Amino acid sequence: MKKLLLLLCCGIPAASFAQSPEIPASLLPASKMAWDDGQDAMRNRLFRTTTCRTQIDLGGWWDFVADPADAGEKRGFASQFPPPETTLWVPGTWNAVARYWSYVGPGWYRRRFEIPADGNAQLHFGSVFYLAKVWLDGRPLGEHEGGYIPFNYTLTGLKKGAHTLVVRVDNRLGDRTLPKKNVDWFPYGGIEQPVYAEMVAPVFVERFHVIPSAVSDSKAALKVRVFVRNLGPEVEEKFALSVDGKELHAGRQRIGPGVSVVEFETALDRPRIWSPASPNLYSARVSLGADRDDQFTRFGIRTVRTEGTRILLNGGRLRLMGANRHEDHPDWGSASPPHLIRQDIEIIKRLGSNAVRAHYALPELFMDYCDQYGLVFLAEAPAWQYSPEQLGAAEIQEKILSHLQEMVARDMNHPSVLTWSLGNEWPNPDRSYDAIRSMVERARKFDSTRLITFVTGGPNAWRVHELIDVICVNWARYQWYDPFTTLDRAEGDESVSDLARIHARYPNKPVILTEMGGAESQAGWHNWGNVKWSEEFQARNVEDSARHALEEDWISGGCVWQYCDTRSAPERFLGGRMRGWNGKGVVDAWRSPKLAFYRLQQVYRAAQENAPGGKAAAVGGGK
Ligand code: ADA
Repeated sequence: MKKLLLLLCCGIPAASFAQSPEIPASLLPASKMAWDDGQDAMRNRLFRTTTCRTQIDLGGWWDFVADPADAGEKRGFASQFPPPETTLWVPGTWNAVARYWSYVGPGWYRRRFEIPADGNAQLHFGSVFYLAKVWLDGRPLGEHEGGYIPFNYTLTGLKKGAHTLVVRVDNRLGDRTLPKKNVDWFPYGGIEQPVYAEMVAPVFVERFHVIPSAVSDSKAALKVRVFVRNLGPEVEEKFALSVDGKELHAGRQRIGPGVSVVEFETALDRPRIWSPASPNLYSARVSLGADRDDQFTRFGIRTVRTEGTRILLNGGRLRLMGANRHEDHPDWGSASPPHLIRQDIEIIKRLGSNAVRAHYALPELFMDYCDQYGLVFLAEAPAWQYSPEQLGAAEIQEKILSHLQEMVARDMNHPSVLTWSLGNEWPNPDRSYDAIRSMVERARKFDSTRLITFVTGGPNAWRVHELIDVICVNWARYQWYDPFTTLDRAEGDESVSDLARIHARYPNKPVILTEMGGAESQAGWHNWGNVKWSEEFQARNVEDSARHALEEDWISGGCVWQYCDTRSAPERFLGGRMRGWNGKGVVDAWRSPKLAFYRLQQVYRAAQENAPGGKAAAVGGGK
């Protein structure tokens, strides 16, 4: 054996180490996945998004150089890229690679690619964290601030042949960024989601939204909103919409230069309703002219409203049995490959969940799986724990709103999206009453079909709660941070009665425990005495909080904090965090179950079995 190892080592020329990729190729998914899953690997979606456009996958190995002195712009890296330090896989993050594990600062990426014919193209970035500046052939295309969500550039008059794309990425956060510095997750830097170019016609569909309304057993009205870009002078275009292959609308419209919104209405007979118990989906296609351009999406038909303390999905009560998820994995950072995203969904389903919440937009592939597996999704802008001074700044309010608007633009069609939250745990939110009221009012205009909210921390009833459709509270039956805490009945009872104050002040509003039960545990460490950081301590806290959320009639359930252990911000290395990780996962960072997973599974299963109307009704049964 030793001999063999020696031979293997000697067989690798020393020089190849210097240039070898940081991640062994054997660990990487193929750049294009098979279609066996119905999966579109280039875009990381579960369905094909176009049949008309030629697509160029810009994933794979990119040249990379870190720029800790932040000298790259001055030194002209955009047109004269320095000798690369290495190559990095896109989509990916440099913080999952040993050499840049802790690196926070600017980094430069370069990739060459071929355009098959002269024409126009749409260049798409799924998400870059945090600040992206992009150049094509040395020419600046623009800048985009904020991770998690996509952005595009339209390239006109492109010539057939080789081109060079350079992206400067900077993952430094500060007091005025969204999220701010020192949030409780790692600011993974890089091009985290797929990048591709698509050859487009002079008039093309940027995206379209299908918005169901007036849903009954016999009919659902559909409002369709198409965002079209015209690169030339005004023209007349034919628009057609088909759903599951059947044409429902065709019409002509004059389209001026730039971006226009074309709206029309149609209807579906005897709609198949989407619900967690029966996640029925429709496929929709908008085409222009005689197949000059097209786009596909999927959508679902369901209704959401509140009545007193209840959230009604398709008219039936919805109680959440969910989990909070960060996009995080020790080997992949914030860029999990498709098979791991799917595995997370399957583990979350196995937990007995019908809901997921996240502090920011999760990958589109994850959203496709939520639609398909019947999980409702609590969406949130990454406005985490801003102080009243920060929230009072017009610049921050604008960032939150434009980020939320981009989230809505991306995720409007997902039936899984239940709520839009403006942010999380703003201390003393009543001090920011006016700012919050104006943000809530503006957010309602982005999408009037979802519940609008923000999340508060702890069992306090605030005046700002009067502004929102559903009160979202982060709460645990036993507190998390006292270093000497052991679970104690009296403390738990006090915490429960504190929570009831919210209902006493707002007896006609639904309450969701958006983070419940969280307690840190070191996977594998057991202790008889319910001592903090033991699996027993966490399991009991999770179990008690979830049981309470599902037993109290005025609470609409909740989401455990959190699904898996995650890497925290570099500033949080010591103190409340074990080795800089947030260890409150019910599975560990590699997704091995902890005791809390099984306890929570029992609570969720019992709630489903004992529910009036049976399991389907408990998880959110459709008609
Ligand atoms: C808060 C916060 C989470 C996480 C959690 C914790 O509830 O919303 O992001 O930081 O505390 O683990 O302390």
